[in-house]
Amino acid sequence: MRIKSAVLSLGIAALCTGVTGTNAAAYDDSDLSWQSWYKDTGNCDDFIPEIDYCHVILHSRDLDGTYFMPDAGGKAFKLLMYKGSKTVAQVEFHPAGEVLWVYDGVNDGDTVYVRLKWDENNSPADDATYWARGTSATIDSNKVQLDGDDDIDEGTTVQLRIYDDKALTDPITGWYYLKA
Ligand SMILES: [Ca+2]
Ligand SMILES: [Ca+2]
Ligand SMILES: [Ca+2]
Ligand SMILES: [Ca+2]
Repeated sequence: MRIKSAVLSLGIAALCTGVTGTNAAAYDDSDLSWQSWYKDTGNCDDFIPEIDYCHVILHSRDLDGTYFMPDAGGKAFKLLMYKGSKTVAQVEFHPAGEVLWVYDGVNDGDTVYVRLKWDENNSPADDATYWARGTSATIDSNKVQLDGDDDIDEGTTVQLRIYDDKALTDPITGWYYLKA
């Protein structure tokens, strides 16, 4: 039984690789739906002192639970993206420390790309794209410390948009506006 399962898994992996190579791994946007949440991390109306969490957002379709730390002036964000009964992606922006989490929840040969833009101190706008690198694991994740050791300045507006392709030609969502 164990061997049979292993063979089946390999077969699925090979099939996904083939799909990736032939159709450019694009979602049909009409198949996707999503839900999003904002939280003011300077106003901890559901603060849990025992664990120092400002807001907890849990949903039955989570790939992972979401716990935001307090951060004055911050505007946190969470998004779940679905294709049918599957959660294909989860995205979180944590103002405390300026951290982005991107999850891929399905081994479908496809993924989504999260573009962030911000502009500090009249410098040219920072503009970067992040995604969860796919592996054979069902849930892949990528935790990104934004702007290296420097962090994004407190109170800076961060724009976030989700695309189907790394080249950013096929947006799925509109822009969301967050605060670092
Ligand atoms: Ca912050
Ligand atoms: Ca995927
Ligand atoms: Ca995977
Ligand atoms: Ca894609």
